[in-house]
Amino acid sequence: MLHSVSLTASRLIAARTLSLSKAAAKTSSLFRSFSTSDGTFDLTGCFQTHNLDSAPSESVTATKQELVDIFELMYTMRRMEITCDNEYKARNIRGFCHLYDGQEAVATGILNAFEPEDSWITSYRCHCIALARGGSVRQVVGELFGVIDGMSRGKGGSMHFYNKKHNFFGGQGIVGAQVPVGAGLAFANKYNAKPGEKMNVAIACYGDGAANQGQIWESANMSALWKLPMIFCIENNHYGMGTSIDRHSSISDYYKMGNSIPGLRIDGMNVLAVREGMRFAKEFCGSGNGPMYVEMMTYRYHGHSMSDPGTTYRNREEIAFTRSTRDPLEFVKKCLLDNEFIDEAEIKSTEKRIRKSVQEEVMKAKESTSPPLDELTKHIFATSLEPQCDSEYPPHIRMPNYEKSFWANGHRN
Ligand SMILES: Cc1ncc(C[n+]2csc(CCOP(=O)(O)OP(=O)(O)O)c2C)c(N)n1
Ligand SMILES: [Mg+2]
Repeated sequence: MLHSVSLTASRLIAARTLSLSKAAAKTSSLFRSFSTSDGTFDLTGCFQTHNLDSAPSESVTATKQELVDIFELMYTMRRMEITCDNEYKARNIRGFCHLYDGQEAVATGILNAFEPEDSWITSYRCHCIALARGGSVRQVVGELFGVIDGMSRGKGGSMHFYNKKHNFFGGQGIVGAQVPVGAGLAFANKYNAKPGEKMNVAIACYGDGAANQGQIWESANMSALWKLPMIFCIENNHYGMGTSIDRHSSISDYYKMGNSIPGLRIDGMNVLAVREGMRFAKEFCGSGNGPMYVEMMTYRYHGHSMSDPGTTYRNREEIAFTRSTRDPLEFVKKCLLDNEFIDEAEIKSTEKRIRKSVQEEVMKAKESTSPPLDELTKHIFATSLEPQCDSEYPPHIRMPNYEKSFWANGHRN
């Protein structure tokens, strides 16, 4: 049976009796009652603003095709992450692996609000954004298997996806490192914008655990000073590894963290709210108003990474409660069913088709091979050290001059 997406009073009481963490209870209260009719959706209670004169619309429309596409992408993400979990346990995937199930509405909503020219950079929790930004299941899973079919030709692994053609800049293993790089991307977008035209924006996604780093504030300062089209997107899943936001942050209103920088908090489990909120943020930042802080209230179902069962610092009831009241996929299903866009049988057959297709893509990735030896140094070292000769490097980057090098002059020993 389909779960109701409205948070009733009895559920709120249940939340308390289940002794949810303060943070999770706060998230739940964001998910207000929701009604649909004729493709119009009520987003009352999905947004909170800071330092803004206007707010995203609380009434939006979505067509059948839009919702079907959204559902298909989100279900593919979910199946892909569950498959990664299984393949990891079967030891076909090694090393770090951070899964995104539970947070699918965030990546999907952003994708649906953005243009392909907007730049996107994120943390190690990057599989689903890689998929959304021009990737295939075969490329994502292949990368985790370390095979040549992988998005980074099997050389990066879980945290190091990259797709320059689709303006996706990774995948970073170092917490918070993507944020200053994101501000650099925003600078480039402003620098390259045609006078009088809207700028492409840059978004850097990072976690609640990263949000108090000094480098974030330095990037925010420069972005505000130079009015960069930069979106600081905090995916607040309420835990930095095993530490809840109540224990690791003196402020839990992350959307207010930019101080004078405008902020927007969005129900990150509601894909239509994410899409509408991000359209608003893109319009604001792309019009020369400077950066914005956006906080996505979301939740991860898996532990932090594969070595974390995810149940020692939060209880199973908290996870089950979130699944039963706020699951982002159940929400999209409800939108489709309430509007009679498709029926239960069509949903089931869509799910079956996607499960099969994910399995086939995984099989193809398994049939691929490890990168050959000469591949190992490609995309790592410059092929030419002459300025302007190496097409991989723009002319303003100064390459090392071996002639003047201490080592080239025979001082090795
Ligand atoms: C600079 C740095 N410090 C510590 C780590 C280890 N580490 C990896 S993820 C993580 C927690 C980050 O949590 P959060 O920002 O909330 O993101 P989430 O994992 O919840 O998506 C830590 C401490 C790291 N990779 N880099
Ligand atoms: Mg977190």
